Amino acid sequence: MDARYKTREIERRSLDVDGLKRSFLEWLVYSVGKDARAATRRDWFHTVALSVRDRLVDRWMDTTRRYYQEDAKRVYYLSLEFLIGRLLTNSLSNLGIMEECRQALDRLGLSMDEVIDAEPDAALGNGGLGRLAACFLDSMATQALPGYGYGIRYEFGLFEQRFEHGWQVEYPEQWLQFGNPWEFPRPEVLYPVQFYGRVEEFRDSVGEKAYRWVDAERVLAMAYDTPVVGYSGETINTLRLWSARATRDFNFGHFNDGAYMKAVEQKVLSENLSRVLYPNDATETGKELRFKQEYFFTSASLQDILRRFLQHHNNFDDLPSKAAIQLNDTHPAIGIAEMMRLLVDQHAVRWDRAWDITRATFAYTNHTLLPEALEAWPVRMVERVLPRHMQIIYEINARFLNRSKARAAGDNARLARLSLIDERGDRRVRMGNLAFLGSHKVNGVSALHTDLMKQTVFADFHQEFPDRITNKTNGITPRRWLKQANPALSELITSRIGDGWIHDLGQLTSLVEKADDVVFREEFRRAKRKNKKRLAAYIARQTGVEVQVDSIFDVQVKRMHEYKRQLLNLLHAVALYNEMRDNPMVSWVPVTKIFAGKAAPSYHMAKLIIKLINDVAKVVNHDPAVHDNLKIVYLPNYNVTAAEIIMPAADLSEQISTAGLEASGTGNMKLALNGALTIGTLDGANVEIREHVGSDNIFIFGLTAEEVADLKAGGGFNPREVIASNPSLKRALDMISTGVFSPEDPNRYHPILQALTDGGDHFLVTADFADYCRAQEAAMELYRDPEEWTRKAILNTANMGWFSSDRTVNEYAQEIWEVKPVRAVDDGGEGFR
Ligand code: F58
Repeated sequence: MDARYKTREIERRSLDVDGLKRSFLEWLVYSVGKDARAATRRDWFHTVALSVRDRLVDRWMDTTRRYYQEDAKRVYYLSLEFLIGRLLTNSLSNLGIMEECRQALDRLGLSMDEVIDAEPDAALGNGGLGRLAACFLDSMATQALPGYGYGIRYEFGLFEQRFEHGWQVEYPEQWLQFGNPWEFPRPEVLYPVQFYGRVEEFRDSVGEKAYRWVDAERVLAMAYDTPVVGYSGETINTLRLWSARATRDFNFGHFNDGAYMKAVEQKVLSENLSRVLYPNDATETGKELRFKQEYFFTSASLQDILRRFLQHHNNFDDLPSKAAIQLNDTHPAIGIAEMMRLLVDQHAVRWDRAWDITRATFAYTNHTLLPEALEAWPVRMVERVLPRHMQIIYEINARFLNRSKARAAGDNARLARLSLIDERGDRRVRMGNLAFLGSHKVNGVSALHTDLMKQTVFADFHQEFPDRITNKTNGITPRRWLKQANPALSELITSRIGDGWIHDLGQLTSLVEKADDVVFREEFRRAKRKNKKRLAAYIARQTGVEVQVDSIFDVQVKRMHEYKRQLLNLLHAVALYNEMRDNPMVSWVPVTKIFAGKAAPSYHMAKLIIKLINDVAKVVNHDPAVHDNLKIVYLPNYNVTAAEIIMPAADLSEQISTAGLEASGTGNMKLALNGALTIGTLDGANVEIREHVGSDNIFIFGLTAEEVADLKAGGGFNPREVIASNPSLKRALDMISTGVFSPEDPNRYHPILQALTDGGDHFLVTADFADYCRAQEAAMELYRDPEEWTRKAILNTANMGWFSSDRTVNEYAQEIWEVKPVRAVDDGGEGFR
């Protein structure tokens, strides 16, 4: 081997400061093509990322080889969204070379923070569902579980949010503009995916009826692989994202007509499939492109999964013991029909056998009970886009309903509810029912949510299949959400209990006794204050508003949705504003209300609420009468990177959804783990957070899910009466409706007031207002006593260990997937760092 090459080989693996520094200089020159004088921050980011990537590749291949050699059972997590955020700090931290890298950059006269900041935030998801997928990837890799993520390599991630005159405006998010150093294009991993065409019936070799899908249009799915580094770097898994490529064949009809350009145009258009992530909070059931995206990535993934399986097997009997496919919501549920098509049409497996194999392989996670978010595609569209799948769905349905008929004993309404086809109005395919029927396990994402699934959307299915629904309460990765995002607190924790918590978050319970240790409390407060200063600086940069570091940082960060009730929080802000102005002599606890979150571009009410928050903020923040005791800020463009700054700095965590509507929440977990006290309803995982942190250490208010259901069943309530009987609520609403916050357009907020009054206040904002204010007062009162506040904050951190996604993923592994860790053989005692 050439000596120079050999040195490079060694340097590629070197993890010390000198080796890193040499490798940076080499990459900068030979791959980025710049010298140190000309290099921009972005050049340095690419340089560092490529050098770090070098240090992953060997172990990545080792991992893949290990799985292959052991013919291990794999988990395939199919998700239309992976909200992974930045990867540089994550890789450095999980490899354990953060400090070495900082020093190497330091020696080159560079600031690590600036290099980190040059990385775009990979926003291939909308919110909780997409971020959960990213946390699961981290936890699977950390626990040496053979897990693959499969999704779409969107060219445009979730839109960038800016405010113009307080209104949300969307801009394209071009995260790939300057290239992506983490991904490996795999031009040879290419699968055809078909659309449209028609189905032909024929007789197979033994004279049985069979079907083929003909005259279809084809698109190619090309793989891009991103390594997923587990903690310590022992296991490095793969996230495989598909990009649409035009086929090379031409439509000869067009070509012969001389319409060459038209044929090429068609090809170009087919690549739109992976162009953009849909920003909806509720699926737009009419959008054909969305449906095509779902089928595109699902079909490519299943073809890839079967190809891998067939390397070791020559029939499909063992598929369920070698592959577990998890459907992240119904978005990939068409995979049930696709698997049947692949087995029956392409591999000549008999229907019954194919169905057993499919069901034993798939499992489905439900993330919402909101009826508008349950996918139901028009039959006419499915028929047109995927004619063979429509037939298969009918066949699955017919067999199922036949079987159920006997048991339903003439209860036709029940059969209609169980059907895969909603026959009311324009006929639709119910993807939730398809996912349920085609899976051996169906899970909810918190205890309450799972119970409600059994009682509501899947009540009939639960009766048919009482063992199928199971709960898997969500979790978050402690690596990103504590170790990396909150170095101040992480270091404090490690100084007292060691660093075992990083992979075994339950160890945090050793901190319980430290809540009574006055020195520890002081240090805990210091860490929080440091994080609050960092957030205050960020707020000033982003909004121009100066906030007091010693005020309560009262944080509500999440997608903007009426059920999440940002409006309730804002109404409290207005009420508090009035009280402060009415009582200037009182020594008020200073409060900073911090909002962040995007609204779906077509969700007008959500966008109007954003504008209202910005309008109220403008008035409050400039009113000298409140003496800076109240500030309101709305941070633009909330994303994973912003969350990493916000979560560690919060004092109070707003989790105030209408009970029964938030499936779980995961921001609630990030905030509590970082020592924020929760003010919340008994909704989603808040219920379990209360059980873990103790009811003395959380502010619970409002109607319970049961009370909400009873109220609705009893015909609702009269919001006007509630408003009339609560002077501070009435005053706040009057101010909004008379244009105090929008003098230039006094009627601007009438749609909001309308929804809260004649609209029936569907989300019970007015109904919960009084109790919410009571809980807020209790929080403010407690904040006056820093020792007591800190004690409770420590108890939150100490008791949140159960909410690690390591625990969640383990439960899936044991109870749904039946997969085991595949560990690397010991490397001779050196460890993996
Ligand atoms: C969220 N769903 C739930 N959907 O709302 C939240 O309670 C839960 O913690 C989280 O899933 C993880 O289980 C969610 O984020 C979406 O973003 C969908 C995107 C595609 C259209 C429909 C909503």
